[in-house]
Amino acid sequence: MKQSAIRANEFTDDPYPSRNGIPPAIIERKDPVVYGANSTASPLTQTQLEQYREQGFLVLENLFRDNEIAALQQEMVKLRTDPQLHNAEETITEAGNGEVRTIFRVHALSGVFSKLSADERLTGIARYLLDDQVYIHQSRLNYKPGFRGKEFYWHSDFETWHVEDGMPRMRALSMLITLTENYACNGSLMLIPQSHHQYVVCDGETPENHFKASLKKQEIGTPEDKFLEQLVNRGGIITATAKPGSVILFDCNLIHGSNSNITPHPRSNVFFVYNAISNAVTEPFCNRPPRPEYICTRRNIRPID
Ligand code: 6CS
Ligand code: FE
Repeated sequence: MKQSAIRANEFTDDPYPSRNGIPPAIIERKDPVVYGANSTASPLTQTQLEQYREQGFLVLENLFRDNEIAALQQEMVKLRTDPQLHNAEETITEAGNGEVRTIFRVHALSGVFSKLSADERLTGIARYLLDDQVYIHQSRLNYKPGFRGKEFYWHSDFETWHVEDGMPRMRALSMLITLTENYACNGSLMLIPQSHHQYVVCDGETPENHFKASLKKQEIGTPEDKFLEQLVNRGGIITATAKPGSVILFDCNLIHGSNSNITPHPRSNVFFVYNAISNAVTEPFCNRPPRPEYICTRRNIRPID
């Protein structure tokens, strides 16, 4: 039997196989988008729930007051200039120019971002949509500095979190809180509406220590051009522009990306990934060891109370 065929059989109970020798394809989602029972009080309007279910994302403006945003911006600068953090494993720099690209695990490293990650204005929505207690699977500050902030190629976060972290099902979502102006021109988040209804099986296989390359530039676990074209033809592309203090929330499987930033305006956002407690990560669905704790919470899984 061909080596790749043997690999494919190793995870026969894998509902969302990818990068394991089976041909790239688009398969149907096997999980709900909105888990929340209609009976309990929803923090979102019916229209917002429908938009999230159908399109896969929501933009909520003005969720935070000016003084709260100022404190977050101050903390963002403090973390980026903290000499202790500059060589920490949580800090990822841009390929080629050494600018800070991302700081991971800010919900644990910073009291300010820890408090924000547990803010009821965020967790209340996550608990409702996922209909469960939630924990932070991953948090990160994406700086995307002016002039030299590099792109994030098209991808589904869930494809990576399933294959490399062992996240079983699509019962997680990302909340991006904007810390600077997210303009159409400075590398803001681009989303393919409705792409979360399908799962794109990716080619190739997961390299050893893949995260060391993928967090700077992801090339494995990205959809093939023909599948991107198909999804864009159906749902189009939305650039999520928003003022500081807004929240962009999107389903774990919604395909997104962002362009490089060659403008003087930094596009900095903080991300919290809320995963349902019942969907806690297991063993990776690839033949690699689990990714480190700063990228994927595994040892400290506890519900945000
Ligand atoms: O590998 C990951 O978990 C990260 N990669 C991307 C491009 N988005 C999600 C996450 O930050
Ligand atoms: Fe992503």
